[in-house]
Amino acid sequence: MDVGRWFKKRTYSHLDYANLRQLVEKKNDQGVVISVCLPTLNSGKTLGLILRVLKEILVDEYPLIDELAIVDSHSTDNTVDIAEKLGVSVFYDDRYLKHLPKASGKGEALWKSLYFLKGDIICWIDSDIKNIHPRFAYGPIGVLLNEKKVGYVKGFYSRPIKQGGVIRESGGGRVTEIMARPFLNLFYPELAGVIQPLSGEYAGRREVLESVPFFTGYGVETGLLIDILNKFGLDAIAQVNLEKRIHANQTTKALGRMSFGIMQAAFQRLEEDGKIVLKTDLNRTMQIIKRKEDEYYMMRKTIREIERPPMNTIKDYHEKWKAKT
Ligand SMILES: Nc1nc2c(ncn2[C@@H]2O[C@H](COP(=O)(O)OP(=O)(O)O)[C@@H](O)[C@H]2O)c(=O)[nH]1
Ligand SMILES: [Mg+2]
Repeated sequence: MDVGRWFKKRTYSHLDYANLRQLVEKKNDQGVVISVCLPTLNSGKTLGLILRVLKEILVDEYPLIDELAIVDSHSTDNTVDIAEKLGVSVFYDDRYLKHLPKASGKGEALWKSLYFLKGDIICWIDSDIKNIHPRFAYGPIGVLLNEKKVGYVKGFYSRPIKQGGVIRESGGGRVTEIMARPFLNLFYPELAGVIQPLSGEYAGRREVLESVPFFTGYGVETGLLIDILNKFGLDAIAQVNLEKRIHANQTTKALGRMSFGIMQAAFQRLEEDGKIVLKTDLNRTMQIIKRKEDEYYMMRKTIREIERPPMNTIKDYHEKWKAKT
């Protein structure tokens, strides 16, 4: 499908799904179980309000969410406390599938969550959102409940940024604009209409998510888009307008480290897709340039994106799901 046609056909708005009673009826008619899971790493500042809002509106008042959970990588702040006090399920990614080689990162947490979550539809939401609203969950879920052919839905929004103490309405999403979007246009022009390819709010059907690989770090979103495109086609991907998202903007240096991971995923995927030939191994250690007064120095940081195989190729996963059905 041509990207222009896709853009018109598969771009939705959260406003279309704001009738929550109707949405819950749809879910019940279809007999699907819905999990919402937030990856957390020292998210104590924002997590409480996010969980309270989702729980009050989408668990208690309109029971759209059947399972509300966090997947934590051993936060050292009060993240886990907050979730437990609200009766939200807490999972630690490193407690599952322990016989596999170790890995860590956001993508690893999401991948493992496929193993322990029970939903037929899974929606992931970043845990550092400062302007939380139930639309972050019911937007992507709404598309899946209404569009049978769609298997994966990305949230998009404007991204304000705080610069010099002043909030600008747009300008956030620096890695998106400077790296991810040019990359997708270069190699995967079909995905050029995805407004926020790196957004952390998205939902998918289990049968889609379990059948594609996951990169273990910040490369996870890029990998998922490309792999779902390759396996299911553009028409199975949709995007939903969630208006605006505010989160803690990272430093440019931190974004550089994030890009180092995303680029690993990108190059690895390009090679596996037969689009390029890499003649050397990728170096996984980044030299971070630091400055103290007039002195510059380097610090090494290893950032390794590992590619996890599709969850449905993992034996334990099969056994767990066979037992369920
Ligand atoms: N469980 C888990 N969550 C993570 C990890 N790294 C990041 N996250 C979460 O993933 C979300 C997105 O990460 P963030 O650093 O804000 O990335 P950005 O929004 O793309 O700048 C946040 O909610 C983080 O708490 C990790 O190693 N494990
Ligand atoms: Mg963030």
